[in-house]
Amino acid sequence: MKYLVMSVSALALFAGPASAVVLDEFNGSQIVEDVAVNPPPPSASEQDGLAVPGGSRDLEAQNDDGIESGTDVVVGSGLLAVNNAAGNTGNGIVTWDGDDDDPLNVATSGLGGLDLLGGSPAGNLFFFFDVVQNDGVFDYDLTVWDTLGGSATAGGQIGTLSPDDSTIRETLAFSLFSGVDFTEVGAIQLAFSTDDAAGDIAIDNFGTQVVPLPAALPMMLGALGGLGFLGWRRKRA
Ligand SMILES: [Ca+2]
Ligand SMILES: [Ca+2]
Ligand SMILES: [Ca+2]
Ligand SMILES: [Ca+2]
Repeated sequence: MKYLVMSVSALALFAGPASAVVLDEFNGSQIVEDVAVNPPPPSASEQDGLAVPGGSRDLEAQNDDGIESGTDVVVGSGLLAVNNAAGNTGNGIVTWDGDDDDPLNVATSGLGGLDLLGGSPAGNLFFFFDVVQNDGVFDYDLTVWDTLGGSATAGGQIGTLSPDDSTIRETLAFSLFSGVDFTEVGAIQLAFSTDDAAGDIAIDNFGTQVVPLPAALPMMLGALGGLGFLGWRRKRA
């Protein structure tokens, strides 16, 4: 009976309406580059008409070294990538701040007061994104602004993934962003930087979820199901 109760609550978490919400699947095609070659893409751009918070995504590339090709930030093939050419380090910045026609500056109320809680307690929620490729050490910072003047930044570090590694899900608890009203979100920014020359990273599916590692849940449910089955067999025998 104890197992049954645990299984039901785990299922409720997994199937709940707020269990995971993808804010940006990184669809569309958008490229920015700092230290441009012929013909130069801009170092920052905004793409409108997207199924993301505020309908628009700002991208910016910041290169540290000034060597040809420098730093690219690319949305394509359903992923966001930050790519540094040989000998280069740099930053890639993605901002969701509505259609402000200004990819270099943050419209801190541009999302108009988005409710990221969806009825869940803030203490249960996490931001997440999936790292699908990384050949350098990248630091990342996530900044959230609310429309009431609050803002906070939290972040982490992502180590190198070997080609054989599976995707890594990075998570950041909402509780790290003290002072931010998550029912009145005005802008969100995710910034990646590396000190490793030629470091490249690719991520997918920036969003929110109610538990830090939902990928563990199906395994747990499977294990619980197995235990329940064993118990049932024993009683019948
Ligand atoms: Ca995608
Ligand atoms: Ca914008
Ligand atoms: Ca625009
Ligand atoms: Ca902007």
